[in-house]
Amino acid sequence: MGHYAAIWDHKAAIEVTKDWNGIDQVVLRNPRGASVRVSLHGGQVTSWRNDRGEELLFTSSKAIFKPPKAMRGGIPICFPQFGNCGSLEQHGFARNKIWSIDENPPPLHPNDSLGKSLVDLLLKPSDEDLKCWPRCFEFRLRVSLAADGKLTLISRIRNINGKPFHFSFAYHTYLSVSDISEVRIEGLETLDYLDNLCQRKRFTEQGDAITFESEVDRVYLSSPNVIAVLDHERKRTYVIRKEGLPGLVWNPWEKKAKAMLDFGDDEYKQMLCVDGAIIEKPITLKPGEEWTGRLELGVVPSSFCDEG
Ligand code: TA6
Repeated sequence: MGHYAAIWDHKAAIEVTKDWNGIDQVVLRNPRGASVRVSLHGGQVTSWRNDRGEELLFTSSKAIFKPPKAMRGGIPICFPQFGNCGSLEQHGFARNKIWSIDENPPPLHPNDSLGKSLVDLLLKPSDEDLKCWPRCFEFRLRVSLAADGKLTLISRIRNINGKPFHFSFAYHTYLSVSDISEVRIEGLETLDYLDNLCQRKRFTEQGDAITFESEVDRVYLSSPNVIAVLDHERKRTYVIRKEGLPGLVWNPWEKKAKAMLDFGDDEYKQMLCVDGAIIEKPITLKPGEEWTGRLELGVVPSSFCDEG
């Protein structure tokens, strides 16, 4: 446990508990009282609270907390595909599998550990996974909570042997918002996206910012490394920093909300998925190669100043 001892030295803490299904979950805390909960089911972040104890991620009141399906909310990890094609399940199997705690992860940059409360998780393919997706991979996920309350997820996917393979990926991030009609996204204006509601036709965003009046389901082809989600009513801005992850924006709106069993009829008003995701141009990994996808989520109380 030397790895975790180093974290305690930074006055941060991690605790491993069982959830209601007996599955391990890891709670990270920082010295100011912010916290993050990660389930080994799916490596899914299921809660992120600020130092006032306010929940920043959406979880449906109808969410089903039972394997094998991912629960509706938090940050499900979508891999090795985002979407629904071929024999793989929708959004891939990673979110439905039981991950393990990685006691000896290969090193990351010291800034990815220093002063942070963190846990490293590992997913390797089971025999069953290899039948439907015969690729030799190791997926390492680091989830960390910084002293300022920022949540960072770092995914490292490695081709450990055999043939090159392709994958797509998403941090399917369910943000909690006061009222979707009071929310806007800045940073995606003038960008091209594929509209899942129009047979994936390509459009260019025209407005100054994205606002919401109906269902939205868009895959972005590129996006800046920083985007902001402004919630006027709560006077809260999510600042999303990412690398190599163009992204996706989704709100199911009324009709689709009603069609989802694990989602309340009106809950579309309180959530917005703004994902760090790479969907349209899958990643290719040759044997021995590794891909890294980083997402950092922070919250600032007032309006967002573009830092580029
Ligand atoms: O583009 C986002 C999306 O693929 C939607 O079409 C919607 O179905 C959503 O993800 C949630 O998918 P899930 O498999 O978690 O129900």
